[in-house]
Amino acid sequence: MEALQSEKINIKTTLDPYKYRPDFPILSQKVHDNTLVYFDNAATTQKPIQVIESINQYYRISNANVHRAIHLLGERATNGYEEARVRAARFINAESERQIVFTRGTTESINLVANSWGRKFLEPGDEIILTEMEHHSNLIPWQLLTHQMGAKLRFIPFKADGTLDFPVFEQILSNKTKLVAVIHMSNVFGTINPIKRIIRMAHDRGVPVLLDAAQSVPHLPIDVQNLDCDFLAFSGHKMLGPTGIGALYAKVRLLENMDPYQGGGEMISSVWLENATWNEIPHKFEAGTPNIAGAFGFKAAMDYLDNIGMQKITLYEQAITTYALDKMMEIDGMIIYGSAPERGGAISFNLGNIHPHDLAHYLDQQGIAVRAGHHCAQTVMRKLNIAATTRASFYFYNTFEEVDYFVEQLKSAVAFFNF
Ligand code: 7TS
Repeated sequence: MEALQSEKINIKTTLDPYKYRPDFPILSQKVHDNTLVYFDNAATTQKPIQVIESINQYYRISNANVHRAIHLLGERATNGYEEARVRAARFINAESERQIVFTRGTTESINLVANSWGRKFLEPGDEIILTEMEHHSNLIPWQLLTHQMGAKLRFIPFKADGTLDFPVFEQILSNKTKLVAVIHMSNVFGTINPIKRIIRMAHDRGVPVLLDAAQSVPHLPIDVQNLDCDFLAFSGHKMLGPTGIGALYAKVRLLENMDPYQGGGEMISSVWLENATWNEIPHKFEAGTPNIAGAFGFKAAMDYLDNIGMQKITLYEQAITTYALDKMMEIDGMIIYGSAPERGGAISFNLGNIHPHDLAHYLDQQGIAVRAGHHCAQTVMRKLNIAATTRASFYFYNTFEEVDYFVEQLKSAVAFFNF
């Protein structure tokens, strides 16, 4: 207990969540007469006033379409939209903003690769390697693609502790492998997969790697040049930004060789009745009017995160997660799924025989928002032989006091459900 207390104090000196909480108006409200404790950050994060204001200001003073209007508002909108692209490139240390395609989020980014890269380069008999712990967004697009192309999916299994089985990866990586697409941080177990090792092994065989970074870009410093990944997909809304905007990063050579995924305005260079030529990257992948206000908000979100410092955010989240895990494990009947040494702040658990939906409902009555269900990872639940879990997931604005309250409420749930 003494160790925990000192850790608590130590961490408070590195990042003080109370300094940032006033920026998040939503957090100060009461739900069911209790102060909101928002522990559903893996689903989506809350938005600071800086993000809300940037969207508000965009609509108040800059609203116009991008890349076409020769008027001041058009220029403001275009500049803001393109500045967001530069900002996103800098956030993940991409060499150039040409490598950032704006999408609706991680799901659309992965679908873009499956369609634009996969349909052009995959052949019957080829294989794509995924892990058994993928979110549906990094599973279904590859199922659709391989079914269409006569190709095949192979899987790196996960072990009981929620880490990957590397010997199996070594066995299934072969001359047939055309892509390795893996989740960077699991939204169920919290496991941070050793992606540098995965990338090295795949690259040794000349195989490109896609990272589903929906849960990692918001919580860890990411440097795509250092990682040397070939594709990286992430979502704005999981990192303080608005919904409906995210990005795909890819190496220039890949983007240049890929065909467009959607056709329409903006993605073309010249158009004739029977055919057309494509715009430069990244614009050839952004058909139609994009989410301009979303890009303004996304930029403000990345500014906000970088002002704090991603390293600082990671360390704080590790501390609050360790603190929560230690306290939760003291509760009788607690089962926590995943115990990887390298992990982020998503904790999936079951408590006795309380159904996760009942528990989430009980916690909601106490003001605590958690997620219950299969977390868009039905195959993970199936392998664990359970229907669902309850999941608490943290961000830097969560406090140790909120964790104390959460643990107290879990204990009272045990008494309430009387198992
Ligand atoms: N990949 C991972 C690892 C995710 O956790 C999610 C969303 C996605 C992809 C999809 O992101 P989107 O922004 O395109 O929807 N995960 C969750 C979750 O765990 N609970 O709600 C959404």
